[in-house]
Parts: sequence; C-alpha cells; structure tokens
Amino acid sequence: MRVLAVNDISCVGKCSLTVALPVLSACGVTCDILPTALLSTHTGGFTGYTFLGLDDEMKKICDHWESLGLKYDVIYSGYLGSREQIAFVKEVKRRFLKEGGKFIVDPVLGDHFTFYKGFDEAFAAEMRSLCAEADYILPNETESYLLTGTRDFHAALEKLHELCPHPVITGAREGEAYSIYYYTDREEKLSIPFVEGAYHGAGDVFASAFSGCVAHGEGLKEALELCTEFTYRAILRTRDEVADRKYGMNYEPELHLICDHFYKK
Ligand code: PXL
Repeated sequence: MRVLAVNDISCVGKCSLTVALPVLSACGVTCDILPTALLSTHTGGFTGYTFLGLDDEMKKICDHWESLGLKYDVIYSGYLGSREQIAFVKEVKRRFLKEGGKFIVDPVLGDHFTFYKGFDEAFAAEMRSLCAEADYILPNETESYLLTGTRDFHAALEKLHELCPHPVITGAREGEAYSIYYYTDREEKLSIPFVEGAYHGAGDVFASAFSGCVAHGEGLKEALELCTEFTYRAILRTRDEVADRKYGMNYEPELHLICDHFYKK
C-alpha cells in the first residue's frame, strides 16, 4: 500500500509531514511525500517563522514522478500554501491516484473560529472546490464553519455531504462530550469525553491515522473508532506530559495502538 501525503514540512512543532510519516509508517504503509512549503515552525503560536512556498519545485517533482510511472492507493492532502497549490493538487490527483484509489482532503484553513495566518475567504472558496473532488474530507469545527457558513453540525454535515460522499467533522464540543460527526449513507456520530485545552497538531495526528486506515481498506466507522481512540490517548498524554503545547502532541508512545491493530497476531 502506497500513500502520497501532500503537506508542509514545519521543521519544529510536530504537525503535517513530520506527523504523517511516522504515523503512516506505524500503519505499515509506505508514505511518499510532496512537500508544499518549508517553514521553520508551524504558524500557530510561534512568531518570526520562515516560509518558503514550494510551488515550482512541486511541479518539477511531479514531472519526474510521471517518468517513473508512480501511482498511489491513497492521496492525502493537508496544509496548502496558496490558491495555486490547491489547483495543482487537483492535477496531482488526476495524474497519480490509482483507478479506484481514495482521495482524502484535510481542508486546513483555521482553528478557534479564525483563519490560520495567510488564509482568507478566497482561499476557503478554492478549498471548497478541492473538497468536491475528495472521497473523504476531515474539517475541524472551524473549517466546517468556514466551508459551509453554519455552526450547526447537522446542517454543516448535510452541506458538506453535497460536496463529498463522506465528510467527517473532527471536533464538535457538546457539553462534556466531544463528538465526531460523519456521513456513511446517513449522519452518524462518535463521542469521547471532552478534554479542556488546545492541542496543536491533533488534526494531523488524526488525519494521518485515518489515511493509513483507508489505505488498509478499513470501513469508515472502524477507522474513526481507531483514529479517535489513538488521538484521544495522545491528547491525554499531551495534557499531562507536555509543558508547551505549541511544540506538538506526545503521540509517539501511543503508536503501538495502531501497529497492534494492523499487525498483532
Ligand atoms: O496543523 C495544521 C497546520 C499545518 N501546517 C502549518 C500550520 C498548521 C496550523 O497552524 O501552521 C504550517
């Protein structure tokens, strides 16, 4: 099984490709990478970070890959640095996704009901058009709102389902519970206890594990149960063991959960 992760390299502050690579390896899946940008840190909570968009390099990399005849079972796209990159990812899907392969879009736009730095409404509109080409989309609560204009999870899920067969809203606080709303052939949800605080990179931990599950052909419900349990355990460890949460999640000690799921005899 071969997954292509299209995402940035944030050198410090575990997220994006520095999470996708180890998590997909734990799934027993080959993870090739198409880096979208190189940053000294991610943009959430650090100041003075460097940013190098890799638009031109991405095109050259893909031209080389075409000469190798590469094709992927799953393409997973995350943080994209420009509207042009979003358009290019549609081309990447056309050129490199196997017949019958799955396209997963984590529409990285923002958190806490604001855009991440550098993103705006025009970017969100372009991201919506990428979601329309996906088999699965994984917006957080904020991204679901930015894509649909509604904070009501039921209404948002319906609107997202008009775009894509299997939307998954990865976080909805409901009192003391935290719910994942998703669409199989109807609305379904999965709940875990709510944990106070912000956990940078949690969405990437979740989306990477989900991509591994899809590569294994796991059903949506089973995949979400595993990814939610894995992310929840990592959140508890991070809450208890990490002093400065902008450096990312302490998910590594929980990777065994994923290895065991796929490989324990
Ligand atoms: O985790 C999402 C993410 C990915 N990549 C970069 C980011 C963020 C969120 O802040 O800044 C560069």
